[in-house]
Amino acid sequence: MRTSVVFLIAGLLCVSGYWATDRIEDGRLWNEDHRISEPPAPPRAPRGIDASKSADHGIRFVDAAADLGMDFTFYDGADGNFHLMETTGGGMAVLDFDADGYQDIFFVNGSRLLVVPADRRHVSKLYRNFGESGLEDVTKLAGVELVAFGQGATSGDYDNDGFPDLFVACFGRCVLYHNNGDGSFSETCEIAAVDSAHLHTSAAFSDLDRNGTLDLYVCTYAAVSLENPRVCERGGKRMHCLPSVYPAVPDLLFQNQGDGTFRESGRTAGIRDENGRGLGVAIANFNDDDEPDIFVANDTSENFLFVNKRGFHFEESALNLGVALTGAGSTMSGMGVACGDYDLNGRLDLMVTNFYQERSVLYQNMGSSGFIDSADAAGIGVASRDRLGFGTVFLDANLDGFPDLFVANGHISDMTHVGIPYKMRQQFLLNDGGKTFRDTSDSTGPYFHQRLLGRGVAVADIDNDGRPDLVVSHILDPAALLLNRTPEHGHWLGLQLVGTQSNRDATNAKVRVRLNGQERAYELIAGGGYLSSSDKRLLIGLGQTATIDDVVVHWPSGKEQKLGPLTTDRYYRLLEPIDTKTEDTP
Ligand SMILES: [Ca+2]
Ligand SMILES: [Ca+2]
Ligand SMILES: [Ca+2]
Ligand SMILES: [Ca+2]
Repeated sequence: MRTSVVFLIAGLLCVSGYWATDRIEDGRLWNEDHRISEPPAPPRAPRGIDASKSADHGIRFVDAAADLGMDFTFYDGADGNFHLMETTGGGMAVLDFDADGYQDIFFVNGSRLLVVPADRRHVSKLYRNFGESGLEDVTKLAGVELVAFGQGATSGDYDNDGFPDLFVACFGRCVLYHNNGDGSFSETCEIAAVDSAHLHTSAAFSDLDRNGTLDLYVCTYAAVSLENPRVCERGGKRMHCLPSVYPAVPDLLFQNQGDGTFRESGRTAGIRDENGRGLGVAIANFNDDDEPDIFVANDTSENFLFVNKRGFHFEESALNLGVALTGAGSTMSGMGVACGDYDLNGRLDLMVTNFYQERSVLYQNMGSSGFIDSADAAGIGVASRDRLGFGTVFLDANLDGFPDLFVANGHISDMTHVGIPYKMRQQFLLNDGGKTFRDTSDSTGPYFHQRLLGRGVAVADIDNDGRPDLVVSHILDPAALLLNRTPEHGHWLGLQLVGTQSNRDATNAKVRVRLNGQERAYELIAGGGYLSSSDKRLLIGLGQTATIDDVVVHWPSGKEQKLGPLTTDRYYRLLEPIDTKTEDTP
């Protein structure tokens, strides 16, 4: 046992036995030496809305990409040979790479399929967020101009130096960028070489052995031959084949060795994956212990839930726990994964998108009895049947406390000649009191009337006003930056957790919030969305409640920290208490 003593940290504010900084807006940054721009303006005061009136939703999103200086378009490399990876699209990682309190955005791009390094027309892009003065393309300056057939991106501070690093999953070789802390990144060679014919998709960082460093899960979809492309036909027209014609490839699990290197050890860790075409991943505590588990959405075969048995060992339990198949008992075309507690029962649920006319699945977490598919009961079935869904995320857009859903849609093949829609409308699904979702896309903003090939999506509070915004990548159409302009919304609390003994990102930390005598549970999940990673600050919608009785943070190290009461409508940065050097004596 260790004796836990809280240290005083210069510059941080001590309030009744816990440590919290002033809000990020006050510019109290983790490392003042690296502050580059002025801190953001304070957020506008919310009026507070009644959760029971969420039917009068009034939710608005405005695509501000062009106005703010963002001009990224994902290129699919289509060359007439109908390669599989022309259909999967790309994602993005949201990260505050310069630690100035504003979330920045890294977009993954495709390329010509036979990659020509000198062809720099289609490269990944990094946008630095300057707040009200908009975004600036700093790709070259930051050294992340990647020419590769990219798919997914995820961010995590794998070496705990305070600066978020970046992993890019590609067709073939993947790339790990180390953040140098001076605005630039260096490509590291510390991720094991991967097969050049394998299509890697979503990835997520989480400290799976809870030793304080982030490990990395990488979904691998299939082996794809560029030399012998598979082409199928429908209605007399050549088109992409269904994924089942491509050989599945096991996903990869990299264990952080603590010295800046990783070792792939999926097989020995129990990642039994012979027939999974992994597209989406979410890592969270699904079963009430403190160990993060791994959910993988597979295309055309059973999903996986790798339950963490400690010691970097996992047991695949999807069938037992009810998340392998749809409620009707069939496999699905699992694409994106949203992870959140939509019914506020304190347990994390999973929304998984699916193929056209196959409806998405909403796995409701019932605790020890596992999950049930509540898509039809919750209105998700009807809303998703005539769409082909990819990225999906939970976000509480009106901050009433109930997580709403965004879904990116678009078909993989142009089959308009047989009456099947190709480009599709994206969807906003309003959570009505934790029971059902309602498609309110018609009145949520002009973006939701466009037809697009939606793919990767991430949630981030881009303007730090407490209202969660969205970043969406589309194939061959400009990416959207959907600022949340919902006029009437609830109060909110933002927490940026900084681990000291835990991983620095505090990934998979759990937070309990008590308000009006009621307790709610949250977790900083890893992964989710599709090919993307979101804002790592925990943003909690509070409805009409303007003060919080207390907050208990359960850090991944096992430490508990209590705060409160707290005033709302602001971000707090919270540092994990540091133990003294008192160690066990033998
Ligand atoms: Ca930033
Ligand atoms: Ca780092
Ligand atoms: Ca809501
Ligand atoms: Ca916002």
